[in-house]
Amino acid sequence: MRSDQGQPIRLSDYRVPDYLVDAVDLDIHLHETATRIRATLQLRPNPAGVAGAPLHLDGDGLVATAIALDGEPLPLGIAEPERLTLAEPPRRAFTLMVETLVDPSANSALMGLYRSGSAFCTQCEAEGFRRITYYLDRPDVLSVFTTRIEAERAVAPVLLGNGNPVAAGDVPGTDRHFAVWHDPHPKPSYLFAIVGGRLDVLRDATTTGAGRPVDLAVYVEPGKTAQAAYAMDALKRAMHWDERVFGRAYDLDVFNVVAVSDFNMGAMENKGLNIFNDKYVLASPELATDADYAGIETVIAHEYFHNWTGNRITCRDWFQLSLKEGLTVYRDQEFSADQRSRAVKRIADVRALRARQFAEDGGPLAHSVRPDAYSEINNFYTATIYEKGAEIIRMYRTLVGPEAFDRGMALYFDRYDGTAATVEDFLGCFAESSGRDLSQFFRWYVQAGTPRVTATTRYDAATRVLTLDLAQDTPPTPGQPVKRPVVVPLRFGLVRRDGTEQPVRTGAEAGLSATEHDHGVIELSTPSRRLRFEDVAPGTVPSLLRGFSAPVRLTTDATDADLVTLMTHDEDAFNRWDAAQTVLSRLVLAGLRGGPAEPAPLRAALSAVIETGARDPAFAAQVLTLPAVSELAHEIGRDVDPDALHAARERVRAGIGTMLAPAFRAVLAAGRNAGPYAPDAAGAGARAFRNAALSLLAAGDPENGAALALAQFDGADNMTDRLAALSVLGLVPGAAREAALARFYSDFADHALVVDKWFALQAAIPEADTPERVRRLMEHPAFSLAVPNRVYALIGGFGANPTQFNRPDGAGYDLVASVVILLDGKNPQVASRLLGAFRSWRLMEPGRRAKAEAALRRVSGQPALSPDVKDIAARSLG
Ligand code: 0A1
Ligand code: ZN
Repeated sequence: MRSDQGQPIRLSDYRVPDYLVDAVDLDIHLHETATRIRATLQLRPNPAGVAGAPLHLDGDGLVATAIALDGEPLPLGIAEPERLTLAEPPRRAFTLMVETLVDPSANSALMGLYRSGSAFCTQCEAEGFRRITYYLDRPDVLSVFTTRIEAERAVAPVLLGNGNPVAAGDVPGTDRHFAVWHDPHPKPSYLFAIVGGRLDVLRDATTTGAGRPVDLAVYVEPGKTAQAAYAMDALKRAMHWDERVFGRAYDLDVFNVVAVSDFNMGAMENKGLNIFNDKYVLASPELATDADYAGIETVIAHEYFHNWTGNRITCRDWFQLSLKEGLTVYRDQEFSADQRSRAVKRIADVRALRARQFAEDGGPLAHSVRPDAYSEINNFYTATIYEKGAEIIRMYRTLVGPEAFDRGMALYFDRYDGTAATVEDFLGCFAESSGRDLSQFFRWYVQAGTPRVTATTRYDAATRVLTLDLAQDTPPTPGQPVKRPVVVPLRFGLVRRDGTEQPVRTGAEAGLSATEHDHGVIELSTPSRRLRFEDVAPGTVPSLLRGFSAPVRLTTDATDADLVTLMTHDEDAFNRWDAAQTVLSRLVLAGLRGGPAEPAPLRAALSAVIETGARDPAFAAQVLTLPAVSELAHEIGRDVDPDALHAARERVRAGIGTMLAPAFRAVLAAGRNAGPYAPDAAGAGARAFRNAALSLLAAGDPENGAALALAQFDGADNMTDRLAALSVLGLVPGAAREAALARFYSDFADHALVVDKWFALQAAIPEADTPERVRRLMEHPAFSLAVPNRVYALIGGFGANPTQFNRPDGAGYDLVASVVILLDGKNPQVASRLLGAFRSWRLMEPGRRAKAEAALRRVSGQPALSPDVKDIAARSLG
């Protein structure tokens, strides 16, 4: 693999390229084992670079079969597998032709040109283009690409490239044909893509606001076009939304989406030719859950939105990855919020942020949103770059206000279109649009770790003054022992005991600036700050961090009664949910310490939530879902015993299930005559509510719960209800569960994405024989280490099983470590993502910690590890 193993690449070493590529012409002859690529590059010295510098083109395992400079052959010896060097290139524009030969069938890493089933496809981000041809494979080299693809017509009747189709036809006298694609928008090589194969297509069309007709197509495996309808619908909604909300229109005549079943990640935003893991394209009510539909909507939108945030404006270098990823996640979150319930979307996003990003930021893999060094860029497609990056964008808006935010975005699009930009460039647009100094805000990009904010209140009944003391600190992270205060925007309000909102009369009175008062946002930018609110009614509770206005851990001195006030009355739905989460997690942690964990004080508030569930079932479902064990573990922070924690959490769930059983039964009964399945927000919310009720009922009374779940499993007309029932059954050992699992498999064996669910569900069973079950399933004929979705389902699913991955005997750690070692030689990206399961090992009690460390050492001690796995292992141990 790559040669730069081990030596970290540093932001401070960034230099502009010494050469530029004005145009790239590719002529690709597809063949299963010997694909020939002829690349013709129009190069010239970069006036801003070093004059006369040698030209080094990147390669990764390449073999050159011909090289010519301005038509004159050059010796093949200048090309090594990892780079091609022209020691003294011309000091003027010149043409370099290089022919390479690659074997897509042998490409098990799924980077560069590879095969998925019988199709050919590519993945070039971050550094896959250099596995196809020698190139200046860096995002700040932008070029106009023309691609001719040729293949046997029977093998690949469909031939797709970036940009617009410009020619196609038969190769006379052969059984071959060709297609030529031209992309007029200069782009970096990581956005290059081609596809060839036997694919079916779902077509549609749209017109931009300016009147440009665009042909839309979703390509899928033969026979699956009906399953592409929702993706197509989501695509059209995303295109219209981006014009309406961000003023961004599409810029080519065609937009193609291709779904493949072998893909390392979710999807890829190649210009005009998005390639997807088919999990984010294919859906039908019988095969996909509501969560799958929501995922498709989000990922389709995400890749489409990249056309402006990523493609038209790209990243200067990979340290700026969050410039495109954080911003594009923010855009897809806003899109989904507009399509569904904004509050519920926010809750779901924050739940994911806390589970994944906070865990990352609080462990050995913590890194900043704009890292200053990396040894393997593939390991930086992380929750921090993506999700924390999106939170930073949201904070800009909270701090400068919606109008200045919109002006800043417009400025960014205008000023940087067609360039490779930095996060400083982006920040500059908002400093300019708002007239604010955002230099302290920049710390969010360069400082890792989740800031902790504490709020302490004191109420003086005599003067009716409520004093609010705020403090912040950020715990140390690897390589960053000392942290400085960040700007924390705290959207806030004051909630009276009777549920009304206490107005903050003037900002000055409380110690707020005029902007803070007008925006309803406290800006905590110092280590501590005191605010004084006058004429406050007794029992008033501050509601802080409304809408989760900053990615921080907030601790308040609110009593359980205060939290119940917020849970019942806060006008901010997010904080109503969050107050409930806090009470519930306090209950679990009290139970863990052996104290009483009775949910009785929550009876009224939870009953009210269930009652309003008729109106807002999706929200009710969120309230009724307790924080995950992994999230609670981070709250505890050290010496965690996940078995005890899981048991404590289950006791609270059982307590709620028993206490509110009649209400939950009523919810289930009311849902029986729900109409036919539709994947819309209303239908999904109703199902989520009923399934949350079923899950809690079953926690309280497993026998009855299993019977109800079995009935639902048998009678379901959609995958959401069927899988929810099977998950409930999954928690109740016995013959009924095994029979249901067997039936599920035989009913859906032909549907790979459903078989993935079947593997994942079994990997999640919190029982002692699960590692044995997983090993058995690895021998199942449907399991394959070559298919990323399968590996993520079974091994990734097991790595997320809190009690069994973290078994005291170390068998869980050993299992994942063994698979990582086995897989590393074939697909290092998937192997290194699996190793991410160890991200929280240091939280465990000493016994487990020792076992985890031993497993990590076994991995890191392997000879010939990929840079991907080596990097994660080293940082996890570091
Ligand atoms: N840019 C893509 C993510 C992506 C990154 C690397 C890949 O290589 C296997 C694939 C996809 C996105 O944000 O959707
Ligand atoms: Zn992205």
